[in-house]
Amino acid sequence: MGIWTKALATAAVATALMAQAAAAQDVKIALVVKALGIGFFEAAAKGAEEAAAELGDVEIIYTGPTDTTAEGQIEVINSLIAQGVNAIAVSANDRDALVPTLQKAMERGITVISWDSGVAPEGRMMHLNPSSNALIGNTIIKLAADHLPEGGDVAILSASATATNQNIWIEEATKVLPNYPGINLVATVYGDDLADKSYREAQGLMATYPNLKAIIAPTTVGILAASQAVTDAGKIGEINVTGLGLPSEMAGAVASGATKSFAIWNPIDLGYAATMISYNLVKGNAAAEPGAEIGMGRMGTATLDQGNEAAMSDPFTYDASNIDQFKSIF
Ligand code: RAM
Repeated sequence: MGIWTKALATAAVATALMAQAAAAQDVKIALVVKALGIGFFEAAAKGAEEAAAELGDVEIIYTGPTDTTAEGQIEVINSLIAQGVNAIAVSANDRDALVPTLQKAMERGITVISWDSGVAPEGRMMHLNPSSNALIGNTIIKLAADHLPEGGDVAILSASATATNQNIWIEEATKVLPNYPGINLVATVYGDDLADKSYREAQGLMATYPNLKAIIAPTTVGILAASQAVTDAGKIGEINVTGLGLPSEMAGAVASGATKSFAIWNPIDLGYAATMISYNLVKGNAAAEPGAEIGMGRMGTATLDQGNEAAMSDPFTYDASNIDQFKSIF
């Protein structure tokens, strides 16, 4: 080997070693979702990757169980603790069941936050809500009521019965029901954020409540399945399916009229914001305590309330007038 070739080879080795050292110092942030294969969470992962690219020294580990169970998430979290990640940002399938495992993670020095669907305060440092829970609760009822001037029977098709986020939204929705006279909530059923179970539950609602006028699904999986069930049953125009959906998944239902309108916040922004917050906590740029202001990059600042919770932004309503602008984004 000539002297120059040798020098070049040495330089190449040094560069490779430096890259390795840099990779070793990367902040490893695990985004733990309710289950893999859900479009909403895949969009959130895009946002997490966007934040990682902006920050430069972050590795995102996108993971979750195959179904929306707490047991599945506990297994995933235990393996992340063993891997020695720096942060775990989880959308929880159960408010309480994850607490002991997440406490173990925090004892090992891992930063733990929840986002989207919360963990009880003792199991996390802070929680990022997509929006105000009261606002979301009111929005899902209003979406149905807006198209029912005469009132009528409505039913809720939720995700899993233990999902923290859907349970709070339903609780908030129930509180404001008296503001919508004539809107009669006849049932709440659970599709577990599984397409086939949600579809069958929607069919069950139609069979049990012949006067049903709206199905409200505060889940992207549920609203899509219910709009399909209503379409297949030939009930477009009779039953309006609404709630929280993704424009990319709901464009067909809006075009057919199965869904007149629905709402959501931007899941890309939510994954981005959760990653930025995790990073700032790992780096000690902010502390998770009431009143703290934690940077969320292009999403601004999260201000923690007395329960160490913050809200990202307001939900946005989609209908035939604007869905085409958004269906290719999320
Ligand atoms: C599903 C999940 C998620 C929820 C959305 C609206 O994708 O249940 O947690 O925030 O719906």
